[in-house]
Amino acid sequence: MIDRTFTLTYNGGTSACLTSGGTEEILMTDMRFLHFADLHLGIENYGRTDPSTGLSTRLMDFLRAFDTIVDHALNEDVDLVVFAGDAFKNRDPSPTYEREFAKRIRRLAEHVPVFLLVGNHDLPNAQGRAHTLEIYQTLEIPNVYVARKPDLFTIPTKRGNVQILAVPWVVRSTFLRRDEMRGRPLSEIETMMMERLFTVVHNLQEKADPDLPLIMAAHATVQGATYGSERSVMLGQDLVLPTSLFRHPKVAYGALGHIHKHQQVIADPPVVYSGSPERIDFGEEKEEKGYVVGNLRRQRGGGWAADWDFVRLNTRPFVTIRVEARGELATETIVEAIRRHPIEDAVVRLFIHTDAESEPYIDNRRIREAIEPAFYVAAMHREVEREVRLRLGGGEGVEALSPLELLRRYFVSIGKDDGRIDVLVRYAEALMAEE
Ligand SMILES: [Mn+2]
Repeated sequence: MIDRTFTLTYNGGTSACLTSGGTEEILMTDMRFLHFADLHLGIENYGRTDPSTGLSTRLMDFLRAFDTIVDHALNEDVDLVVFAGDAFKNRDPSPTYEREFAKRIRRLAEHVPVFLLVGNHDLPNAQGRAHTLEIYQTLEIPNVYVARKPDLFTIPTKRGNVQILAVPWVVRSTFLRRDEMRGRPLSEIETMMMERLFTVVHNLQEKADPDLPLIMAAHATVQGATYGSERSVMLGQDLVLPTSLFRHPKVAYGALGHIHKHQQVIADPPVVYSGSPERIDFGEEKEEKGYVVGNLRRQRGGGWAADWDFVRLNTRPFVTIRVEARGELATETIVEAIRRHPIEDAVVRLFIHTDAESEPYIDNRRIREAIEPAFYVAAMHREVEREVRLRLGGGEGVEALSPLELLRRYFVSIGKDDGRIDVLVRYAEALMAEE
């Protein structure tokens, strides 16, 4: 008969199973974490003021997503919450945004340690000024940890200690003194920054306790990541972190923020952008939004590994409708196109392509009726094919014109001939359709 004794100890997260044959370690979930990022409270485009709360309906969308995340952490016995940066839309959040953020951080911190990384949108524009998360440090709120500089944190959780190597948004002044930068070309400054970042991160990795799990949390663009809508904003400005920075045997998981599109950048160790919990604009129309929950597991041969799942949030849908409408039935065509789209509760934009002869048949009242179930109508553009001369004489405001019409006007104004303009506009149209 086999003599079997189970010993379950939770103070290190280890579960040991003793058998007559000796000690055997059962690999089970040792620690559970939740990772989210890029909350950007304060984005209120496509919203209006809700009379009962006084808040923007879009702010309420973002807060609903945040609440779902907090509920998940509290209901599913998560041991650690990692926020990978960009709490607010900008560096000067209103007291209302601060309050709504603080309420939820407090609710979390009463039960689970919360780690807050400073992102580029959280940083002040001058030295000596506070970043948006600094108040939590200043007040020393229990169970809340804030990282502004690269550093190693050891955080006690109910299942033992976990380490976080923090790489917040990196600016030149993080690593270089003014006199070191003077007179040097940008490329040289960037090389120096990267070298120092590598040294700092490497030293912190060496310092980390190999018996404890280590998460690297960074707010940055990491090499190989694909951009969402922020592409144009970020190109040429960002320091791109190489993936080698994360490939260290002690690193079990990389929790990233900054790029809003959820993705895994490398698999071993998993280095993951959780993505943002709500859509910022139409550039993110097709992206799934959510957050990540994962497990840190002690490995048989020593060290720690992580597995993770993406949890999709039920976010505000964004819907673009493009319709080609000509002839006497132009209105019916448009209304039918609207009906084919799931516009209920969505932020909707409508692009109508038509010609001058069909335009009188377009009935705006019926179109508005059809689009009424939408949560918010962001735009109703009408692009009309006309003779160049007519368009130039038009008295309508610039904001009423579609991007293609504006482009056409620009070409006219710089003296391109009609044939050439048609070709250029066709190319522009193809490029726009690609997005
Ligand atoms: Mn960012």
